[in-house]
Amino acid sequence: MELPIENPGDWDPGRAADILSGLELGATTCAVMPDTRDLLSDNPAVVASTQEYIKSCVRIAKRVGARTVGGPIYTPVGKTWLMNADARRVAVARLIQALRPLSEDAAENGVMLTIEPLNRYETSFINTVEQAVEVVSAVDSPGCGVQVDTFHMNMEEKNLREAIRCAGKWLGHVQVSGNDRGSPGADHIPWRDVADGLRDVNYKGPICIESFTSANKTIARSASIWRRLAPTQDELAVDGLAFLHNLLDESRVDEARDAKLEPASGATPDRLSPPSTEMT
Ligand SMILES: [Mn+2]
Repeated sequence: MELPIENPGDWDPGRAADILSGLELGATTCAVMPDTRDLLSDNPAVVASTQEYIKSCVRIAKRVGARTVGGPIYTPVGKTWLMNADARRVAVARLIQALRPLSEDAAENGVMLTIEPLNRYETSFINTVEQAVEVVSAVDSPGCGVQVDTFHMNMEEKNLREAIRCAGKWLGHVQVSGNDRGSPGADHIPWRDVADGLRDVNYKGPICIESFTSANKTIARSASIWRRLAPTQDELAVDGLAFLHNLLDESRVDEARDAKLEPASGATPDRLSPPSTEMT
């Protein structure tokens, strides 16, 4: 279950941890970036208060048992501007500098900040996995990784499998939704490519469906949610989860089949268990 931290104090992480554990659910968290939070700001006070916010998110994540704080934690969602190559270099350097102490702090708390590329309409700064990797590989800390989101990748990447491979060892968190932000599977994302990419990089972390409801006006406006995406939010979750289980089980079967062809790679009997779905 992904828990957004709009403002620290909005919800009680201890109580959330209890509820989740009663439901046998794990947690991930995401930061929320309104106009007031910006690690690229010229104003050192804004950078400092954004850093304090992210540190608070790390503590909340730790308390609720989450290993990641994800999102576009570099600049406000919806902020776009023109930048030449020099200005971009300055901004990238500034972000790396701001992220270094934050990543150290996150790592000390067993948490990873995951930098999420957004589509071009929501930011002009980090649109592709490659751009995120440029920053994350320079920070080079176990407390800093890359987050991918199929909704944004569908708009910005030439090939989803290659994009996930580009994140490679830096991949720390995965969000999925249909190309319309609806249920994964009821849409035209090339899901086999996504599953193949995750398998290629041996990703074992959480995969969260990220959709939105128009009920929360702030989020509806920032994510451009103007209409209902499924009959109910519960149906979206149930259908999406069933689809993902099938998709990833099939991918595991493919992995086992590939491993069988290469005896050296050490497939376990578990991985060779019969498929629950028909292989294609
Ligand atoms: Mn996302």
